[in-house]
Amino acid sequence: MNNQIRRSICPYDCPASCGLLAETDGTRVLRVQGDPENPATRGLICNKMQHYEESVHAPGRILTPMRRVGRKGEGRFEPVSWDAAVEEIAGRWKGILEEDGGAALLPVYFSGVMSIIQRKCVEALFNRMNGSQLVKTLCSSAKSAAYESVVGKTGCLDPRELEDSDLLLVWGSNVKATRIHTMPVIRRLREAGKRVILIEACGVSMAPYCDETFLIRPGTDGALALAMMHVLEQEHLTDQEFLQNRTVGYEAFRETLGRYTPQWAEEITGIPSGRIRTLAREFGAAKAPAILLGSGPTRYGNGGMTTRLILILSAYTGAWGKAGGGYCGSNPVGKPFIDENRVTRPDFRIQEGRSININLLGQALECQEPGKTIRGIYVAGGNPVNSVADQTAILRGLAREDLFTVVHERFLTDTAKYADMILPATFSVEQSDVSSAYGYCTFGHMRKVLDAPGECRSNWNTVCTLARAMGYEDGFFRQTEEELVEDLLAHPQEGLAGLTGEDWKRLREGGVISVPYANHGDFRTPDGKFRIVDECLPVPIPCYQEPYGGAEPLRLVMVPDFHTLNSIFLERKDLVERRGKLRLMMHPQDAAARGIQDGDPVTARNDLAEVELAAELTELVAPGTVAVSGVYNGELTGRQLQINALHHGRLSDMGAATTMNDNAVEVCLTNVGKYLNNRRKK
Ligand SMILES: Nc1nc2c(c(=O)[nH]1)N[C@H]1C(S)=C(S)[C@@H](COP(=O)(O)OP(=O)(O)OC[C@H]3O[C@@H](n4cnc5c(=O)[nH]c(N)nc54)[C@H](O)[C@@H]3O)O[C@H]1N2
Ligand SMILES: Nc1nc2c(c(=O)[nH]1)N[C@H]1C(S)=C(S)[C@@H](COP(=O)(O)OP(=O)(O)OC[C@H]3O[C@@H](n4cnc5c(=O)[nH]c(N)nc54)[C@H](O)[C@@H]3O)O[C@H]1N2
Ligand SMILES: [Mo]
Repeated sequence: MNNQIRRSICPYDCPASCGLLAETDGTRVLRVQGDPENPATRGLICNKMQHYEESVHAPGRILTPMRRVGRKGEGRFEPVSWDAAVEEIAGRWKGILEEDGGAALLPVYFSGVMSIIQRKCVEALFNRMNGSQLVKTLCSSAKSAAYESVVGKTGCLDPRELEDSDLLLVWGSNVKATRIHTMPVIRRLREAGKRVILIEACGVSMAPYCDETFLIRPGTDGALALAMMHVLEQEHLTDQEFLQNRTVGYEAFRETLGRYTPQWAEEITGIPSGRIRTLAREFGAAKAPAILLGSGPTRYGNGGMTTRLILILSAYTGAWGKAGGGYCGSNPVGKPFIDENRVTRPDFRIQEGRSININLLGQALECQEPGKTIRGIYVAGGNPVNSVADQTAILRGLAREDLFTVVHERFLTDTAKYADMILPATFSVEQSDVSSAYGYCTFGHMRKVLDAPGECRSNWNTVCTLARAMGYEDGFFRQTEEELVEDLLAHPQEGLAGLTGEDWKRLREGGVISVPYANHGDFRTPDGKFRIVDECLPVPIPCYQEPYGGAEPLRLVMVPDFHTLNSIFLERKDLVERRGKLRLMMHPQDAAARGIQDGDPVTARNDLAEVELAAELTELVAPGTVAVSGVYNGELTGRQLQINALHHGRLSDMGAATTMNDNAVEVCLTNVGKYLNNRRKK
């Protein structure tokens, strides 16, 4: 067969869902490029996906089902047939259902694959089994819950609209790593003489691309927003027409602002009051200032409140009514494209399932109380050993001999090592699906590019295989994924209303369409107003609330890495080498106080665990803050405990979300005595 170029979509967890063109000879992917016809990403793809073929055909890929032969966690397996694997899984699950009911079975997935059917189909199987339900709040749920409380289902700015803003605040987002399509926008704004300002806990990645950087103490952004609004009020830089007529609770909120002076905020944020005042003035003077809010600042005990305050600030000068002005970083569409219930099938469930929050997974797996014990988990599209809080608790839970663990995976991850049975998973190019970008006004259909190698099966096909083995006769589990895609497109929702014939043709053939930007002034709240004060919340009037922090003196934050994506791409030697070893970025002042020099092996510890890293000294983290870039695994670090061993499972104030940036540690030289001796000898 001649080589063919086929259209596809990146399945990973970024706001853009990039359009891809994959060249294939029918058995392998030879090359991957950006799809110039994708209306949002226009041919630009990240360094990771530029050699996606190296991931798809990586040497370590799992190609057959495998049964554990070693101890749990040891990573020794023997190949078995699909029939044998499925028979064993269905047998164990049936036994558990009979003895303890569905609550003893838990699906575990998060964002391994983001296209809709492949990500969510696992729910249909667990709904059918009346299994426990995972509350999936490992990423940005505090931000989205707060966003909805303030503006409901209003679509925020699509990042393409930022071109029209005249002042951009990049507020806690590593744009270079996570939103590369906004990098050219930043460049163009600056070339046109408009300023781009960074507000960050760790400016290492983005400071070089911005005009000015504000390093802020982690979890204190709400104080900065309040002080800025204090100044805007004092200097009459507010949009009174908007605040008086279009919002709920303005007067009550304004009355509280008096105490939030720049001096007050300096104490909390570490940013000099003079700079806060100047920033507020600049924001107030701009015609269409925009705030791009990442999720980092919201992964705190006060993450919902912080988001509410930043949102209020974004509208305080009336920017929401101006082209390019307002807020970017939540859902820009606000309307569903398809009916997800057709994938997840909540109607299969005959009784409400027990809910388990993913951030508390360790606790849930450890618990062995009668009636509460989880006896089986099915992991499909997640790697909790490296991505979820309290790693040691998760490891203790996974080591339980009486826990039957099935992992559907592409590689032998640290989680898969604990499996009793591993099933081989596909890559995105080996499956069909629909996909909506969570950060752009686009929606797409991706068609399978080539057959999966070995015995790999997609999430959908695996779910159907397991459902049939469980004896579920529903026609639903007999569809192909292509038929399910057809079914979804045949039942379009509000987000797809008004598509042209041309759009529908593109969607049916496989491709991405763009829907109109939202009308940002049309607040889709019950009374059509922007809710500054929300009487339905425990704290109706927004105010400053402290993050959790901890007893230790240094705050620990996570930064998404340029070369990898959570624990995805660790199979790629090229990327992993470029990224280098696990480092703890710290301010020279904090390092000096502890006798630490650049490159030294250090141990970060708190009440949960101790983790070893290498120190990297930089003035681009604020004193008192330490930061870690990316997720590593046991093989790369030579140690089982990773950085998430230092994360508490505490939930955020809104959205029951992760607070992974809200932890504290003490840091010291590893093996101080031995190490100092060695250093003296050198
Ligand atoms: N290359 C790459 N791309 C990715 C990812 C990746 O790991 N690598 N991850 C993907 C995923 S899952 C997601 S959710 C998105 C996330 O993309 P974004 O939402 O853009 O980024 P976040 O992970 O939320 O974190 C962004 C920044 O928050 C900063 N930060 C942490 N705490 C604070 C604080 O208290 N205040 C302030 N002002 N800043 C703070 C961190 O230093 C970090 O630079 O990116 C996706 N894209
Ligand atoms: N320390 C630290 N922890 C973090 C973060 C961080 O920056 N630092 N980021 C947090 C964020 S924002 C997120 S979103 C979460 C992500 O949390 P997870 O989704 O649990 O983590 P990933 O590392 O993305 O692991 C996804 C796994 O899914 C597998 N996979 C990919 N495609 C498929 C498929 O089609 N089928 C199946 N069955 N498997 C597939 C991949 O091989 C990979 O092992 O992690 C969070 N945890
Ligand atoms: Mo995420």
